[in-house]
Amino acid sequence: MARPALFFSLAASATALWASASSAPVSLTKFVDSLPIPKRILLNGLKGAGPFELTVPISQFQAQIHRDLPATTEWGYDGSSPGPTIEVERGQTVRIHWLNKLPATHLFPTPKGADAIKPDVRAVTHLHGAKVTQTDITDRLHDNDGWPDAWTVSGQEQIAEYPNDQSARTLWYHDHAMGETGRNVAAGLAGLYEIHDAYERSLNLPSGAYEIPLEISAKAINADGSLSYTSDIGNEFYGNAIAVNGKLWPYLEVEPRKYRFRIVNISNARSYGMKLLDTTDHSAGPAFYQIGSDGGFLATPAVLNDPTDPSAPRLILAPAERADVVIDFSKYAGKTFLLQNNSRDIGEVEQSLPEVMLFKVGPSVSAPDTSSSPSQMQSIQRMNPADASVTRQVIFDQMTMPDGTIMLTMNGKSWMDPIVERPVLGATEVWELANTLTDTHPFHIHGVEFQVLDRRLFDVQAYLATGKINYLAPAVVPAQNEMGWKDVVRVLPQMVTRIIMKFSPYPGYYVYHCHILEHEDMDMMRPFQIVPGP
Ligand SMILES: [Cu+2]
Repeated sequence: MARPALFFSLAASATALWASASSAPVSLTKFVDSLPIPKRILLNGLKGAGPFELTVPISQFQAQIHRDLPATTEWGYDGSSPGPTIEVERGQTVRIHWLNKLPATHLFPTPKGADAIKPDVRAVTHLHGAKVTQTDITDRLHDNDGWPDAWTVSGQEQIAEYPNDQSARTLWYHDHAMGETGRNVAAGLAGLYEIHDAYERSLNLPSGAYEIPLEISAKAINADGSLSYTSDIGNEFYGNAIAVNGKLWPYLEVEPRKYRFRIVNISNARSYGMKLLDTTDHSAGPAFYQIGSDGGFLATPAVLNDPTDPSAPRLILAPAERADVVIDFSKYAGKTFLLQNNSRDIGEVEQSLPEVMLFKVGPSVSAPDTSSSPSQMQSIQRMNPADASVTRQVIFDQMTMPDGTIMLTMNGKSWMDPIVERPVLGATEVWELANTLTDTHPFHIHGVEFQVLDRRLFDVQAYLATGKINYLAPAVVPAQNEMGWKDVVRVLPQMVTRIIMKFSPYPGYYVYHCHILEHEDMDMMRPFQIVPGP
């Protein structure tokens, strides 16, 4: 039985499901602040396997997010939003004390429909993409994955141990408290986490000052500089402004050479379709060589935004997706490029915010560029559906309740319903993610990584009438930059998206959910358990 507290009223807003929760447009001069680089915590500089202890306070503070705004009150980790980039070496065990020092009152009003029984301010941190054990979901002192109901209140800490036994990749940490994730992340609770290894170093990629994170978030800014958030549970939060690394519409001065960018969509609901445009003549800027995605390096770079190919794909990132990208500015000294977002082209329904940030290419390099842009990386063994012992379906659907309210569901179940999926440790399974709705839902699963097999159009009306999936077209293989290891996949409307994954190496309790945070908060999230083998 679903909880009435998490319903939202269609009567209050006839298009509530798809409505933008934007504030009024803000009139701010763009590209006046330089891109900040979040503080780095270099645990990989420590010798040995650990465990290394780190305390990260979660608190409220003020920050200058635009030159012409008064200081903005926000939430963050270790005094900043985004929080510090935590860097570790593969195999180095890290134990983080996520110390809740948040105030008693939330930064944003309690949304209509929120669960009034729980404390209004509660937090729990999840390291997105990390493989951790999670065998006791009631013990916040051993809450490695950040169980959504195992939140802390001010003065308490969550202790999470990360074995980091994963190849080099970009992870990110963010709040995951059930019913609160959207509001807490919109307040600023997100940050990057990088695993490094010897293979990554052997690639001789641009590094140091030439390896830059771009954490893209949508914010709703009021004229006085304060932040706001959607007032109804269920309204996707699109905001009215774009921040990169916490600054609104920043610029970055680059040298005419190669750079490595770790681009992460930390937005609640907004997807981006990005390319570079010359600000003078609107010609296409340098190509993106995407060398990695959610789960580390691709086998070969995907060339996006190739200026010589008008049909070249742009970089699409749904919430929580990551792209590791090399951009070579060496032929573009003196030029300025806009990182342009054309999300409408990728089926987004919200009001588009077409500008993200600027890259200003300087006249010369400060030292010769000796870094590499690899044409090939380690091969990735494609998983075979014939090796799957179980095939499951996850139906993305909505339910109209007797009182007329609508709830988004997976398999018609809510967060509180008992666990259904109990894959056996070590088993390989195919999951068919069938979207009966009219918008894209980015699916994320904890504890494992997967490969995307294909997407295939199906007859939604026939499915709703009979419960059977009839395909209407041949399966479509994923794009090249979706051929690596993933932990988020765009589940497109009217399509079945098939993924394959091996449930290892740890048993425990985990969750899968839509990564539109307002959907996750209103029950597009389910628990599952990886059970030890017989
Ligand atoms: Cu969704």
